Amino acid sequence: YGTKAAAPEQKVRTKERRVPQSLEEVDNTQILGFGADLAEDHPGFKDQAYKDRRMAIADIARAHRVGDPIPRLEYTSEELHVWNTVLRELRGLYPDGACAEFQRCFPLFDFKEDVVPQLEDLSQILKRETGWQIRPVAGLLHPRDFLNGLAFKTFHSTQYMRHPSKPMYTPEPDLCHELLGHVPMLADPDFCDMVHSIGVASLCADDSQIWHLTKIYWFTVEFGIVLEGYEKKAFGAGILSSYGEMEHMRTGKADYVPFDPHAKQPKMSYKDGYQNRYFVLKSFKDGAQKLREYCSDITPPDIMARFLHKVTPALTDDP
Ligand code: NLE
Ligand code: FE2
Repeated sequence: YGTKAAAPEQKVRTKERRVPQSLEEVDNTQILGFGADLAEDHPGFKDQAYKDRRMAIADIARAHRVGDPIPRLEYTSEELHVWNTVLRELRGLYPDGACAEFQRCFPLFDFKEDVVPQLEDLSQILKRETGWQIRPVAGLLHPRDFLNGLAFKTFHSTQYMRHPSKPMYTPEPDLCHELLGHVPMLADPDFCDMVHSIGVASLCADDSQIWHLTKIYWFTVEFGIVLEGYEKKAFGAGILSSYGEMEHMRTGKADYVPFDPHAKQPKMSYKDGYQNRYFVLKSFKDGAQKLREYCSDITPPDIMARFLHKVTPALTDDP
């Protein structure tokens, strides 16, 4: 739990920064790293045609307005090849490596090897299943905006494909990562509750709390593992979308640590390849409960009540 002494300062900061009242007020234009300029160690660094294609797709995301359907993209045969390579490889690993919720939700999307799925269609399925939706974004979004989007049950998703030279692993989000890693999980209500709590906590968070929440997000939604009996199964999108990472996680060479949102979270690694430590949840219900408690330390009860409709009585008590 956060210290009580931190509360007055928090309130001041909340006043300074207006809590977004609607998704329109969540900015989707502040893109970090990658996106515009690919780093030297990015597989697409020397590939101008790849970079141009990325820019064209980024423009579509920038022009998108909330409420409009997400524009459909025509993918090239090279992009289709990346998609079906990744889908084929991962499909074979899911029965053993992915959590039960993923296995239940994955077939809802009916992914086919011969066509790259469109964000708009998947967003419609999510709306039906859990009330979540997809909003296109040009690249890695600023963490505050990204996390705020989750409070509005909105997942910001890229629409470009990873570089064809390295289908098994990419250091940044791309369409394969979003579609195979994130989208199926967002059709599971308990998982969504957990992610929603992270989003609601972010609405009133100061900058250091945003950083902490970003790490919580990273070690759960991106790289989390859940226990099924004694078996560790992936639910983190960064594992589910990378057959390299999935195999690495399954070999047991990394550390496995119980998840605790209050604990100091380790450094996130974006570029050094696979994770050397994974956090393990007992269940999504348990994770959601823990995150809701964490959220109630940061978020005033009225905002909690407005965004998390079914607030548990113990958490609504105003101190
Ligand atoms: N390494 C992941 C993949 O290859 O799909 C992407 C991680 C994005 C945070
Ligand atoms: Fe991701």
